[in-house]
Amino acid sequence: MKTLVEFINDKQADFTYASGEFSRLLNDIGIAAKYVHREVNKAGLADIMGYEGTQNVQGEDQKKLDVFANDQFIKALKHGGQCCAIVSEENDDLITYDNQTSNNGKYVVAIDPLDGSSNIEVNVSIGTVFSVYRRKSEQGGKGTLEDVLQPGTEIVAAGYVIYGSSTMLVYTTGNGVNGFTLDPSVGLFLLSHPEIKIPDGGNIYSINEANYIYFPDGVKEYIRYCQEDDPKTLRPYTTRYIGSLVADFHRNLLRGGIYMYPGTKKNPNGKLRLLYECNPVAMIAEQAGGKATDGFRRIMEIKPEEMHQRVPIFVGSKHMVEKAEYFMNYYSKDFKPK
Ligand code: AHM
Ligand code: MG
Repeated sequence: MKTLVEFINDKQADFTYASGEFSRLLNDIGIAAKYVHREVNKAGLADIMGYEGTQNVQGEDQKKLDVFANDQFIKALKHGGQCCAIVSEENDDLITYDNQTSNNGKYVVAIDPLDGSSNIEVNVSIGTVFSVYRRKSEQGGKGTLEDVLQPGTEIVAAGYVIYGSSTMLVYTTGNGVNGFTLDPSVGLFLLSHPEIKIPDGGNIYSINEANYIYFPDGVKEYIRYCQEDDPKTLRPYTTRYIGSLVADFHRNLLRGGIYMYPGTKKNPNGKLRLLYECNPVAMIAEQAGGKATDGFRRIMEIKPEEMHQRVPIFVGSKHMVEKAEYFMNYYSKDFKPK
């Protein structure tokens, strides 16, 4: 079976900017993911091993898992030297490096190192989400804000890692989507889901319905549509909501479904962040044949104005997202960004 490293190396030639550097960067992300996998899998032992701020039996300082994951990815990307700047959900400011090798790097990375981390202590799947861009600024200097504030259409690679009943890495470089499952006994990601395609239609809708009263009418009407009785179109659909973006998205990608985190009157931009949550899943959905919009606009075409910008999202099976968009346009024009 093909390993992630073999696959990345084989695909290098297909990639427009074919260079060993880009392959190394992807491999570094895969390596950091394995360390995170190891820690996530012993999270249940936290009581025994100590929480952040305490010391474990070996006298080492303990860290919260999301801090640990953040450190691992930053370290791996620094060590590789291909990446000159990182936007992370864990850091308010842009992360740049003081070493010349990193400043010569061609790429910037936007990452949520451990999304859904409130789920860790209850043993629910969590994930890492990332996207990679080519820098805009001159090589040789530090990465800049301009390098990371690029629309999703400029992404050269996007992916996620799901730490679930098994750990999987799913990624795209704009040439389809492939999934790799970690064999923990040998520490290798193996190609288990080649050329993933999302079904055009589906019967799963995923949304935090407790926010119903705050939703725009377009979302309320779409939910009503999902719950109507029409066996010909598989309705009523079924609800599945874990509250962990990667896990909810991954299930819908494989089975067919829609994930929604809409804006509300109180939070018109929803909750999820454009750069390191919405854009990567949007690119994967599109590359698998699905769609991602904010109800009106293609997510990937939104030009970011700030690093931690939030955006409403409707992502998944093409026909389902189009239907949700139809309801938004019909009932919630007032939510359309001016
Ligand atoms: P986080 O970045 O603070 O972990 O929050 C992101 C998570 C997503 O994984 C998930 O889809 C969403 O928040 C769930 O939010 P809610 O609890 O409001 O439904
Ligand atoms: Mg997050």
